[in-house]
Amino acid sequence: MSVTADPFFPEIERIPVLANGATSVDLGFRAYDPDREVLGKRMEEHLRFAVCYWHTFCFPGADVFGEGTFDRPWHASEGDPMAMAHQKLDVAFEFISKLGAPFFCFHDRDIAPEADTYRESAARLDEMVDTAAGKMEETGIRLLWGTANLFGHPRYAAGAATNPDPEVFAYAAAQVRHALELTHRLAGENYVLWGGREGYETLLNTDLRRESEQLGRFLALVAEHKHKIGFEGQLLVEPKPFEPTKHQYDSDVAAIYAFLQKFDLVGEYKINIEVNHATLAGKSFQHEIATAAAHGLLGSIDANRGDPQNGWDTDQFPNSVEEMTLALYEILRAGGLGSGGFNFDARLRRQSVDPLDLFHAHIGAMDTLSESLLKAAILIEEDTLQGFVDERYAGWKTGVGCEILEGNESLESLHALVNAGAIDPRPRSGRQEWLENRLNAVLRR
Ligand code: XLS
Ligand code: NI
Ligand code: NI
Repeated sequence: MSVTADPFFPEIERIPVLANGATSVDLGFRAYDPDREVLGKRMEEHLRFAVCYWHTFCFPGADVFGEGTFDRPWHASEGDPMAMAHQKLDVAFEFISKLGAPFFCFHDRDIAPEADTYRESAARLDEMVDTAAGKMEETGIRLLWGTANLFGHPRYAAGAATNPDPEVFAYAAAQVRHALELTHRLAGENYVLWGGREGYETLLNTDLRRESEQLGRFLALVAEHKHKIGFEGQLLVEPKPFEPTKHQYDSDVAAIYAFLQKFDLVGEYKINIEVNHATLAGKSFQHEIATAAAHGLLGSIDANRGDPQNGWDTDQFPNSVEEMTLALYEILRAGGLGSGGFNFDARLRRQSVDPLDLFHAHIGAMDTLSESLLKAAILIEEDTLQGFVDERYAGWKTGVGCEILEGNESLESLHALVNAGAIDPRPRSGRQEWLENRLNAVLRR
């Protein structure tokens, strides 16, 4: 079956960077300017934006109460699945090029529909990856990360690596081997593992200890294969506390860190932090980034937002400059994302049925992050916060602080100092409100 090569967004040209104060053009970047220098690096290099294939091209606008609302010809129920997959790929590259995002991310099943047998599914995937490789070459669009969908098919209902049935583990391993090799072939810069079903619905039927051993084994096999094939990209685990499962083992950054330590995988994996997953875990996005940075685990970002009124993963496009400034501040202080980037793991609202809404969503998100980058750079350049923090901890650099850290003090020696009156600490202000005012003064500029 042939597919139309007509553009899906005929009225859209490449999205322009608008001149300061421009009002007449609706679709254009007001803050994002890829070539603008920020702290010695181009904006594009700081932010490394990626369009995510699944939400942007596969999501039909359905929810648990209602069917798809978006009119996307490649979702037609009567269509030939491979012809539609090709059409979807055409539209994806048209969209990403017109948007001007340098990267994309995908799951194996996003770009090639699953067939009746594993071999047939793999052949379909190879065919789609061949076509994608050509389009990447043509457009210069790169792969931020690849991944395998180990959660959608019914075989994974009780988990992939953590399934009670070892044959499901084997099936997932086969799928990851293929997806990792394809990511390598497409020069992907990272490979992500999100354990969507690696958790439980009820402890009544779950051997939690065994499942965690299985997951540790799985992650070790992936790392082993990465080295075997010479993939130099970064492996990333993506935390999420629940949804679709009641509890997911990779619940937050701290849980993953403990897990990596237990299974001797520190150094093999970093973390892909998603905003809405952090908030579902009861943490702020800033907290998760700061925690990852503190342990050398900051890998990449899934940029989106939740709705504070709802307790689920709403995956909306980011639009809070305040929330993102705090995140970018942590990222800049940590030295940037390295091979990571900002992947828009976000979807349109079900009522946003106009294809142009896809542009509005991405442009708004890219502008929000760009503005946040500029604000975060000011916080660093003007030393809005750090000087105070350094001074607050200065005691640890000399005298008794230094001796404690170097192991030269004991409970006995410290007791002696306090008992003799040589140590008699006085409370000092943490100056939180003053710092909040300083931050707000920058946000208001
Ligand atoms: C779902 C996850 C998923 C991962 C990739 O909640 O965010 O989209 O990013 O498997
Ligand atoms: Ni995600
Ligand atoms: Ni999510």
